[in-house]
Amino acid sequence: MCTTCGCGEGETTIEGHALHEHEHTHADGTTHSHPHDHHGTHGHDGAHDHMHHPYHSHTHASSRTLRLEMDILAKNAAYAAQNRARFSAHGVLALNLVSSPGSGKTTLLVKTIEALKGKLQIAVIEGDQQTRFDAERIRATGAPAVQINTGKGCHLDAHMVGHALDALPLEKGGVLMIENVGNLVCPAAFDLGEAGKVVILSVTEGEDKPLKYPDMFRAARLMLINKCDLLPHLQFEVDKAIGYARRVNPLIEVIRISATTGEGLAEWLAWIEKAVAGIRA
Ligand SMILES: Nc1nc2c(ncn2[C@@H]2O[C@H](COP(=O)(O)OP(=O)(O)OP(=O)(O)O)[C@@H](O)[C@H]2O)c(=O)[nH]1
Ligand SMILES: [Zn+2]
Ligand SMILES: [Zn+2]
Repeated sequence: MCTTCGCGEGETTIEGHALHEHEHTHADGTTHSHPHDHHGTHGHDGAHDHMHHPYHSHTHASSRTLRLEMDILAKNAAYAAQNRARFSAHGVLALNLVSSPGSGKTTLLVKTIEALKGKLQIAVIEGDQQTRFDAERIRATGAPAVQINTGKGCHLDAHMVGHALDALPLEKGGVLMIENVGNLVCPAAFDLGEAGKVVILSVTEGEDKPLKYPDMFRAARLMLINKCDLLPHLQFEVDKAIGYARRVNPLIEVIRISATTGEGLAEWLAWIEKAVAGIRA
């Protein structure tokens, strides 16, 4: 996973602000920034020393990598537990949307928010390496959204999500949708405190993806097969894709959709409402 690919610690911004900095612009136009204290329920236990590990030349690379991964995932698990407690205290269903780039996550979110307007509050955390485009697309629907930019980072982690939550209104009985960075590998390893991961596989990507990237399909509770409107033009065999996904995760649920035509949307909305009812019960 990404501890070995050098993905960027210290580059994350939330709505353009560094994770542990607040920028202030004074009346005279000067801007400066300084570290901020943590607030809200997002606490940190002890020192804030994520991923600053000394390198020892005598350590074998493989064992060092393994230790780093375990360290990072253990820290992530602690933050994920905080997020989970927060969702539970607020009675909020949190879903983590994962996929390769361009599978249709943002399009689907926009359609979902519009369809559930007045019925269910949906707040969104948008993850991308760069740009605030997706959060802007969500806000255009009237739903609250916070953009996390990960810079070189290839996944969201629970710490970033905890900070983004500070800037987001969560309504009891509502839904938090977390759109992860488009990447079928690293987001699989990071628990964000969500109730479930939803993997979106679009039919233009080929039906072999569940076997090529099994961790993601193993981690997911639901697979949405998107862009089904394009099936007449492609070689994609839906049953084959479902078979491959069930080979790595026999329990995975599957819904065929088209975010653009609305095919299958009712089934997806019903799935969300059932999951919300499960949280409320
Ligand atoms: N034909 C078709 N196109 C779709 C469908 N859903 C999304 N698209 C198109 O696919 C492209 C990518 O959609 P996005 O919603 O931006 O995908 P995304 O997963 O949010 O992309 P990233 O955030 O970059 O990972 C856009 O041009 C969409 O219009 C669909 O169901 N059918
Ligand atoms: Zn998107
Ligand atoms: Zn922090």
